Amino acid sequence: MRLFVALSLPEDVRERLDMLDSGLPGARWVAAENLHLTLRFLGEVDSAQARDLDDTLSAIDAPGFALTLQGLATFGDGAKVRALYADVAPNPALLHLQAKVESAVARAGLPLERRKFKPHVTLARFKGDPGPKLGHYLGQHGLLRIGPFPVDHFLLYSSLLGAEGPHYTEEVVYDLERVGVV
Ligand code: 2AM
Repeated sequence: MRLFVALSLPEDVRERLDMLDSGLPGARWVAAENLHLTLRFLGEVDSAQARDLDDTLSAIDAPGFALTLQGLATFGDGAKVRALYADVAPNPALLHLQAKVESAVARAGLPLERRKFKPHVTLARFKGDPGPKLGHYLGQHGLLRIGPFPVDHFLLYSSLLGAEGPHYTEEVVYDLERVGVV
């Protein structure tokens, strides 16, 4: 199965992000129910590895925290823009959790990620060059700020790729320690 570890987003946060989905030619918008913050993409994992991963993820002991989405940005630019994302306000607790997820992945014997973690919520991917509208769009929505909202769990998702786009299933929910954050 194709797996990834991510934070889900509260429904009201997803609804607010979903309202941003117009005015960009060439954009393929992520469906509201699919909006999430990836902590670690794993790709194809066999069932024995998935069980090992579930064991090591279950052993993670990390505090809950508050998350704020702040600003919009793109991966790639100009004609090479690949994705539009909501950025995340600096968040040491999120980085701490992601580092724990990374070592859980290593303990499960899965390959390490070489790329540095860049927290983001992908809003759209591009199948064509949005041209000058992208600058206008970022000017219009760039001051986006949503939150802080509480994060008290993370999840293991499976992903099925279909013609209509991916379908994500919540496989396991892992609770974080309760602390009075928001
Ligand atoms: P993205 O939002 O930046 O595209 C499920 O596919 C999640 O895993 C997506 O949020 C995606 O991040 C992330 N991901 C990271 N590396 C990936 C890869 N090589 N292929 C597909 N998804 C990847």
